[in-house]
Amino acid sequence: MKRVIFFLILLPLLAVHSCKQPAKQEVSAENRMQWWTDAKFGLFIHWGVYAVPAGVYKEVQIKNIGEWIMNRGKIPVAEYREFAKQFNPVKYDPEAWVKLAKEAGMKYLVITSKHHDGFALFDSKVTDWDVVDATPYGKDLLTPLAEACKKEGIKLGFYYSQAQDWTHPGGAAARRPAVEGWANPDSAAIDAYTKEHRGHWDPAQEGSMDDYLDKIAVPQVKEILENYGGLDILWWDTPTDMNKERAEKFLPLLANHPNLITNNRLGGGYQGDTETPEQYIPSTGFPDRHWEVCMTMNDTWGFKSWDHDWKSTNDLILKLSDIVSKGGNFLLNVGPTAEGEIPQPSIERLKEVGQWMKVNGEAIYGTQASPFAWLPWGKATLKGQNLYLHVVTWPADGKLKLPLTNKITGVTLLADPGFKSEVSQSEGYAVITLPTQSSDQWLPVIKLDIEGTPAVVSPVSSGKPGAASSVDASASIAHLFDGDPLNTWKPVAGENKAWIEVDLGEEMPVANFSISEPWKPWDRKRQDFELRVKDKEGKWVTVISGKTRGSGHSADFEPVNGRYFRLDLAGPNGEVPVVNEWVLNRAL
Ligand code: JFZ
Repeated sequence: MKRVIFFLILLPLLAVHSCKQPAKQEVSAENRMQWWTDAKFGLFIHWGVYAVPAGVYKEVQIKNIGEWIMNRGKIPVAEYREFAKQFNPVKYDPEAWVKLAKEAGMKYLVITSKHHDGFALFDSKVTDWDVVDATPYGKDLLTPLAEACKKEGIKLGFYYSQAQDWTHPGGAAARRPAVEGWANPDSAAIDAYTKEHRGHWDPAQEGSMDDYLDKIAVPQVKEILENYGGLDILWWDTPTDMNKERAEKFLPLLANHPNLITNNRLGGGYQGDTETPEQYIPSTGFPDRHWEVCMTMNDTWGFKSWDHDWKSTNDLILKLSDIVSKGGNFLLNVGPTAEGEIPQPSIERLKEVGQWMKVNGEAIYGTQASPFAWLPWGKATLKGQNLYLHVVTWPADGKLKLPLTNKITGVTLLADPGFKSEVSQSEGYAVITLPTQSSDQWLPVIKLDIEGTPAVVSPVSSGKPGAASSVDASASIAHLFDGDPLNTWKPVAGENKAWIEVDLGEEMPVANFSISEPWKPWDRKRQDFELRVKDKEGKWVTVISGKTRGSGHSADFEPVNGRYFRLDLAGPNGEVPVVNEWVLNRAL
């Protein structure tokens, strides 16, 4: 009976959410994402009680990401709750945080309203495990942040750990071997317990997950969706033990927020609006999806007092450029202290990235992905008649080669408007004459005005004839070279090891190869590959070998002259290998 009522009431709502009936203030699916795809750059904020132990428990430095210290330290619930009594962020200045994000060139921020430890940074009516009831600070931390975002025109997102909750009975807990956190003397006993108790390490965590979802998670998601002036983004995380029924408990809440952007981490097969590759940049992006790389500035999301492994500003700028050149967004993290301060190394880097964005932001905001499959010296972004060249490796000979045939009517160095350059065009590529030295402290960007839409010289493998050890009936060799990253080649079933070959038609200097793969980061699918070229004696000579991430792979190598190239593959986990697109790029 309950199920019939469920379908009678919720089916129409689901339809609204899934097939986007235009509600009065709802904007079209694509426009709904427009601000997000134009924004490109956001601030991730991991903040909570875990900033009190800050990576140390029982005077031991607990390994792994700081916000997992309760799980990695196997800290009993009652003991962890005591840390909240020391969480008193008197130096918290939400205006300053929002202004810092803005100064960095960021257009939105996403803060952890509740992370896996179950502690809510907001005033929740369904628990006393929140900042108002469990800490000396006693005030909601998200209201002033939401107000500051509205005042500064920064879009607001809340991260919410819908499945994992290590404090409220029944909340899920991803099982992690005790020793991975520290040399816990009780590791064996704890591991035995977590094995039998769905990852829980404390009897206080036992309970029904559905009760936890119904009594804590769903009501709290309602609170964060309705009590903060309307969210722009809801960022789910780790769908541990989630399934379709459990995911559907949250959908009715979303139906009232048609413009809300959600990610792919709710679980139960719900993909949301965005893919979320974590701590790495996908080699070939996600051709069919909006995607956002989330990354730490050091090696932890939540504050750890002893993690000083900070990425350099230049590295962060190169990552932003790489991600945006592939059509993605960059969500860069800070982990504030329990006093409410963003660590100084993070502030310095955000300010410096902001200096680069002040000069080069037009090469980032509102751009499309690079029209080039590969460039040996860097990346590119496109906006209308402007092509932006992100010159990672400044040409020592001052000659920047570009596989483009359009007429170039203007060349500007964004960092030096007085910069003058010659452009010449010869068989299939343009040469832009540059000073032999770049005067830019960070990544220099050259702006080209071009006539017409970019006419790019295709990769040397494009449309070339291929061969394979075998081809499954549902696939085709031609799919490898047709420029469509969504159709597939795979061998016949059971053939875990296979090879594909391409005939370039003539000897060519090749300096990069890439393959598109069909899987997502969660799928944990990795393929072994070996690229070989046929030498003058007809022998196959190895060029490069390695393991992919399963969501695309690209590799540069010293130019190799050859006509016939072969890729030997071993599929993931004993399965057949699958490749959607195989590209060989000519040395320039
Ligand atoms: C999750 C959280 O567990 C972590 O604490 C942090 O909030 C991060 C942003 O997200 O960590 C993950 C999630 C996904 C993967 C790995 C770590 N994954 O897909 O491999």
